[in-house]
Amino acid sequence: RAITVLSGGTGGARFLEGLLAGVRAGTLPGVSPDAVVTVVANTADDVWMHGLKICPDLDTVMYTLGDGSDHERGWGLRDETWSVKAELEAYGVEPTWFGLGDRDVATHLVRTQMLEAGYPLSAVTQALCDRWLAPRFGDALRLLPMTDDRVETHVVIADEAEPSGRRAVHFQEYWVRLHASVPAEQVVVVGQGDATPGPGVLEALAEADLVVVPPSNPVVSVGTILGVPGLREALRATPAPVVGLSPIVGGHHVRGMAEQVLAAIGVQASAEAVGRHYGARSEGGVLDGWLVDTRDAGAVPGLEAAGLRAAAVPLMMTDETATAAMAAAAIDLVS
Ligand code: GDP
Ligand code: FO1
Ligand code: CA
Repeated sequence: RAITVLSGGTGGARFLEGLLAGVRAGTLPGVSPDAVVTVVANTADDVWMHGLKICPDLDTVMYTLGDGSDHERGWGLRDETWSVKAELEAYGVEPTWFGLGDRDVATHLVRTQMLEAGYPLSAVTQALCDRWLAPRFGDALRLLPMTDDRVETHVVIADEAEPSGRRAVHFQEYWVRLHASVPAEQVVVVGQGDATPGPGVLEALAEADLVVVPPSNPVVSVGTILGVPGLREALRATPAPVVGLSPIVGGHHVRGMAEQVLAAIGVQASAEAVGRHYGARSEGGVLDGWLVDTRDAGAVPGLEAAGLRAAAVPLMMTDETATAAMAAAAIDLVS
């Protein structure tokens, strides 16, 4: 079986940990332990900082599945030190609000050098994954950037100092410096329309036996993947069933800033609204099934009326076993 998963950073990575555990344990219905999982990851969080190309979602997936991540921090590497960050601050170099760990800097140095040598992001990612993923997964797990082209999410916020009363900040500034504490008036994905799907991405969707939209941020993780020209069409065209899991539980995101960016695109922060935002393939959307948390069981009839198969199951990724059960329920829903 070939399973393709669209992913942002932390939420997608947590889901993948459980999915891969379920594959290995042979506990997923109809999925053999030698199933291959392909991750198509969001790259619109990417940012150039201090002359380095930083790819938060690719690195979060890579470090997490490579068992190098710092679980309580939620991003970056374990056993991290911050000497480079401190030295940059001593020089008064901005931004000082972005946490660059010393070990993490090595990843960005390798990536930046390879990009400057002419390698596309997909080749760079493959090289980094040769260290982090190959020893553990061999070729049973592939991590593909959604595109090799530069795409960057920016957020428009109010700014009375500006004549227009608004200004755009990079998504990293909105989240890391501002903690999404001000409303996101608009989400602008620079380069979205000019991007082409990365190598292997369209094939991963067309040749999958199952496509999963994990409980990632519907706007700045999944939305930016679907926004790559050709990807939405590929999702609608694949013979594989497409099933999603809600990142909104009981009317709120579990962590992060999904509520803020959903408001920016006029979608209510509810399991039902997000499911309907993705839409049923039979109605022009991208999903066949949508899993909501037990707290949102009331959403099931409305989702079914919208052409979606829907079910309410425990949807908190408290550990790999719970997450693997979510993956099994998702597969059951569309099998
Ligand atoms: P990011 O790139 O680091 O923001 O990570 P993702 O976009 O992949 O996932 C972020 C989303 O994961 C947020 O909107 C959270 O609401 C969601 N999330 C995190 N933990 C859980 C969980 O345990 N269950 C569910 N259903 N969603 C979760
Ligand atoms: N997130 C933070 O909340 N604070 C940070 O200082 C921070 C630094 C950072 C450095 C490299 C990297 O790959 C990710 C980093 N993140 C940080 C996480 C990142 O902002 C988020 O994971 C995603 O971009 C949000 O979806
Ligand atoms: Ca992200």
